[in-house]
Amino acid sequence: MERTFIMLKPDAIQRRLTGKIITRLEERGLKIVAAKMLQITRELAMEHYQEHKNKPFFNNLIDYITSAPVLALVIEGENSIKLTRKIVGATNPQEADPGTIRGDFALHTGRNIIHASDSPKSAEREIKLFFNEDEIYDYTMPDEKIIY
Ligand code: RTP
Ligand code: MG
Repeated sequence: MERTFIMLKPDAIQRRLTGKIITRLEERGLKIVAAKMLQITRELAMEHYQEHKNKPFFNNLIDYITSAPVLALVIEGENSIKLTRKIVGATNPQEADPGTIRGDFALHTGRNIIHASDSPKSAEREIKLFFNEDEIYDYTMPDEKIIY
């Protein structure tokens, strides 16, 4: 089963959207295999978003992501990387389709409430950055024989 890294950003927590967002992922048939609330250090934020270090928005992005706690998740499911990107919606919430998380709950690119890994390579790197292997759980759902 494919794993991906999801992070509910500070505004998702501060706007009390945690439950609604997790429900969307769970109802789609995805499985939470790790979860951790933490306030990201600037070092970790810069490492996580290293691909953007030369972009004009980098400093604002680091300020935003370290401003309050986040909820880091590892999500498992068939094709979970592409699927969660679809569920999350476009980076700019103004362009995100209604029905996506950003398309339903956000307005600004700089406050787009959720992160999802964009490739298998990113997912592997990001999961390792936030979780030790013993913090990721291997368990069976009682309804695992049901096809979603
Ligand atoms: P994420 O990495 O957070 O899941 O978002 P993404 O893949 O949809 O977008 P990405 O290009 O990786 O950008 C990372 C985050 O940087 C902020 N951003 N601001 N022009 C801007 O002001 C701008 N562009 C990007 C957003 O918070 C975006 O999610
Ligand atoms: Mg990205």
